[in-house]
Amino acid sequence: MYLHIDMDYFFAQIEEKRRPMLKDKIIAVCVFSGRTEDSGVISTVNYPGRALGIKSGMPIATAKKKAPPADSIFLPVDREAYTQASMFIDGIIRKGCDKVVQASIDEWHVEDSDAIQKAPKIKEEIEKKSGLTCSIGVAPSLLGAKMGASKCKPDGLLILDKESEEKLISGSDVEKVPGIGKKTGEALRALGALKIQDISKIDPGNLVETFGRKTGSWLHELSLGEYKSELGEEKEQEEVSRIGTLKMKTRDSYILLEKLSDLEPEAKEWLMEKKKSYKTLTIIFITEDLRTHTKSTTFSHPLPWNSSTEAEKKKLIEEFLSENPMMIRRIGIRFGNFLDLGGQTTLF
Ligand code: DCP
Ligand code: CA
Repeated sequence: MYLHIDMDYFFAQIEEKRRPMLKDKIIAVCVFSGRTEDSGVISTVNYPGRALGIKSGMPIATAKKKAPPADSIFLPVDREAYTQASMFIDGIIRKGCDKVVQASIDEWHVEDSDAIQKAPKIKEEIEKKSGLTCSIGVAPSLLGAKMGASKCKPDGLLILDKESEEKLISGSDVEKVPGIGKKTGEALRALGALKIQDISKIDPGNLVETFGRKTGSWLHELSLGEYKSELGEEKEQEEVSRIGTLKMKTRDSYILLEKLSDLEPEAKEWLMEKKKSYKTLTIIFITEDLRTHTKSTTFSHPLPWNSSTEAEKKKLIEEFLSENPMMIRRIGIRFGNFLDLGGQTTLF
């Protein structure tokens, strides 16, 4: 059996937990682009916000028109905090189950013969330890588990047997099935298939001709109730960062550099352990208005973990200070764009 674990309104739920008195208000997490006060998009929103039609990807200005100002709060994304929560939850899930693949920042796929017994325990454990709710689908296939989790959102648990899984999938509108994008959905509708079960009436040859061999045969099998599951490969971590809060808000580059020197060894320890060299160095600035800004350099050659970054850090800080007049409240360092060093300890 498979489990699909998906955190509920993840970024917004974390913000809500930090400010319990806002629980019934609209909490929208925003990716501010900085061009004008309200330019950027909504990252996610809690359920009171969704009830008013606010959703991920919507321009912030559009969302603000839908939300009464007295009842709503628009916060900037705090990616570091969400990554930390994600890593914490990852630990809880891995402690309870063997075959686990993290599918995104807030989704996990698990294969476990004891899934039915474990699912409620994992759900309870996540809520008890992180204070956050999730939704879990359990089914004979991963697709069934995923659709089960969506169906029981928020704070739900849905266990499907073979029969109820097939009923859920075959009765679903085509574009509601993960893996069927907007374009494929429209093409299927044009062929007369509104629900998954309708696809079985289309000639398999016609499906392959329209969608290609891979998608065509997948759609045909889907309509017959054959759901293949693969947990897939774990995605490799693509960057490592450390971020810290300054004792006082500042614009003093000496203090900023000093703080970075405290943070850098931890990130570099990870690089050393994983035998990675990096090509991109990023400095993260969180200004007094809590917005996150970054400045990066990409080197033409990968650098080993123990190379000095002093000159680049200084340059990036100065660049930022010259462009932004605000006081800085938190600062961080990020290494990315990795290259495996394998057994080598140094590249040069
Ligand atoms: N996200 C984003 N931009 C998007 C979609 C998502 O920044 N267009 C971020 C914010 C979400 C997180 O990713 O909190 C996880 O995405 P989900 O699609 O799982 O959405 P939520 O967890 O917010 O809501 P749900 O309860 O529907 O899963
Ligand atoms: Ca989610």
